[in-house]
Amino acid sequence: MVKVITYGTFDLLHYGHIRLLERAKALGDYLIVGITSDDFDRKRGKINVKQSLMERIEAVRELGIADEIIIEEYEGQKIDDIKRLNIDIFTVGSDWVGKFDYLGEYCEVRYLERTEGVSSSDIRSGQNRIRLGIVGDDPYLVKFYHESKFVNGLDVTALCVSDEDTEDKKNLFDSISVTNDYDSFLDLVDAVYIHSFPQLHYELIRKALDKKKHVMCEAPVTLNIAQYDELLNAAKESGCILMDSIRTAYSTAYERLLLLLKGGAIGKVKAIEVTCTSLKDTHSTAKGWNSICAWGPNAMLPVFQILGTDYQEKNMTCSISDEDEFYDLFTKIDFFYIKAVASVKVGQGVKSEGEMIISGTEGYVYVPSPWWKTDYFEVRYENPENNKRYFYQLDGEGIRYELVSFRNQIVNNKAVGEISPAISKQFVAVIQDFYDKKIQHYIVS
Ligand code: C2G
Repeated sequence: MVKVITYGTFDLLHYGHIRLLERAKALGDYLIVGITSDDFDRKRGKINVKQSLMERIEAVRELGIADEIIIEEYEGQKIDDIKRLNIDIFTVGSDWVGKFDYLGEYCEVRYLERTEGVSSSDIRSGQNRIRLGIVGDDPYLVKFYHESKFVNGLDVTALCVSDEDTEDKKNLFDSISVTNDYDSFLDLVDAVYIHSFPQLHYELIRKALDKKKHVMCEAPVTLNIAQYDELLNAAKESGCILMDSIRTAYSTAYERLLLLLKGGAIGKVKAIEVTCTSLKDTHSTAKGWNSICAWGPNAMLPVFQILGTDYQEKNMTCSISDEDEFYDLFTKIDFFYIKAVASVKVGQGVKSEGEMIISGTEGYVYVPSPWWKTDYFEVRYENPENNKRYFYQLDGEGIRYELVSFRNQIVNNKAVGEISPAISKQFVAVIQDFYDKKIQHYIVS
């Protein structure tokens, strides 16, 4: 009996896949199909897969071509499978020519002609294409624009900048239209990503929602909770998504860390210490974000996601710039819960170790700097032999994963982002207290 094996994602099963499977079966008597797990696909950069592993397995099974279905979960598994299952022939489409020649050491390798004119990504892109507009002048937006190209079915089509001179931006952003007229910009898009200044967010979001445009906005979404409630309402009434943008929330390592904690990996969480700093040469909100807006939401994110937003008391200590009463060079916030305590330090006028330490009754988590875009963390115990290390690929600092989530929420019309409205509103509440000078301690700058 000639045993054949092939592997694939088989997302949104189409005739290209089916033809491949039929020809693979014809190579022998028994066909095994390895279907990639969601995790493995994400690790190897396939972030747009629409269907779950079970859905993809069922679709292949229903064809009745495969004699056996297995799951491909890790790099190098093909060699294990070929040896374990006594495979005679490995086959895959010609788009992979050369990539699997090394398997020739274990079995025959055959590349079958790929079927032109159809692909899962075309099918995904064709469904509900979203035209995304970007608002802001920050150089970061160039990186954001290039990251957006990894997301099927979402195209950046316009950029709205504040400065008059739009010409120099055109070559940075290929062929998309660049304007400084926000109203006409909104007519060109279905959704916007706002990366301007916090003081401008409310008006920009309000206008976008009034025109039924979905919004992803750098946290904080606004600077006072009355406005936040109004925007949340407006989003619901217009059937639009209003999403906080914090890349950390969409990075795999951070997401897995939260799941481990929820599973009790370190017992009960009793303390969280989070630091985010990056020295800036401007100490005025006129020229940029202050520390509590630039870093506050990111630093408070794990505190509120792990301990909740119902803290008993908050204690804020600030060092304020001599140039601007609303520019904090450094802010430390202590949150006191019934069963835990959290300390957040943020600063653009102070440099510190950007790590996160989560202390528990059975162990602790250490996330090295820069924790907010980490691909690595450790779970440590009293007996170091029990320590565990975790590494998860993080391409593009999490921007592409955040965009996939934004697009999926728009297409499915379900606001299921990683940052709940309660947490988003709490960011705003803390920052509003800063602006209302409800600060318990000041340190001289
Ligand atoms: N395929 C094809 N014609 C297409 C699309 C896909 O012949 N129009 C083939 C691919 O070459 C592959 C199989 O169908 O052999 C499954 O394709 P995908 O689901 O896109 O998965 P892919 O990541 O290409 O799988 O490690 C090997 C990879 O997992 C191959």
